[in-house]
Amino acid sequence: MQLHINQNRKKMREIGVIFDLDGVIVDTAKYHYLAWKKLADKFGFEFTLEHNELLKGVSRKASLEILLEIGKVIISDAEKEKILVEKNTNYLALINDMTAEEILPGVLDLLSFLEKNNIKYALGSASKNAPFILKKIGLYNKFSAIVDGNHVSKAKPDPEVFLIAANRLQVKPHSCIVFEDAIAGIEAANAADMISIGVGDGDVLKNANYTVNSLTELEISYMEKLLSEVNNHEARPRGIR
Ligand code: B16
Ligand code: MG
Repeated sequence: MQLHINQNRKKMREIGVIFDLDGVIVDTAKYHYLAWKKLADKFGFEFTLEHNELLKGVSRKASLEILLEIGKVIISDAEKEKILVEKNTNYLALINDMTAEEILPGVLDLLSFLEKNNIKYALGSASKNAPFILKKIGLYNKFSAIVDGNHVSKAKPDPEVFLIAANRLQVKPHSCIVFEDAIAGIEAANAADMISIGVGDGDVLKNANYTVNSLTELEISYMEKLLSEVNNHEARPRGIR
């Protein structure tokens, strides 16, 4: 994606792009899995990769509830708090050695395409570890705004995280494109009246406006089409979701 887009950008309205982190920029699902599995092992039940799919895009607290439900484990709120800290300690140890090599294919090309075309981009992630991860992979200073699990009161599928990101970019929600790998994230983007691009299995992310298997599929012609679609995307009348 070396070229600038052909259209006269002056005729286009301000567009913003919002990226989910885990599953779009980097694949941290494998580390989350290992950290949760360590806890499941301790409780004495099996936690499979299939189970792990249920936790993608879900907040840490909600993930614990799902895990306990899988294992049919009942514990007190105080124990839950301790376990959440333990899980995060396990997870931080696993991601401590992450480097730029773990950035997923197509990400850097897409970021440089956006920069060349003066399109601002933000992060919109459920992860409270997002700043730490972005620093590890050397992308922390690239984003115009970073909105993560520390900034929201309502988790995806609520649109809050993406609406805050659009606000920080000073771009209208209906002029934003969201790249997401999780069902809850696609629902959040749709609820925010943004154009949703599912990254992953189209059958799973069937509510996305578009899907790609990987960001490497975003050729220049694809991006041109996408930007023109956003340019023509009218705001949804108020009150309609
Ligand atoms: P943390 P995303 C999400 O990040 C992950 O997909 C999800 O598996 C994780 O439970 C959640 O962040 C919270 O992460 O424990 O680091 O706060 O996909 O929204 O970027
Ligand atoms: Mg994700």
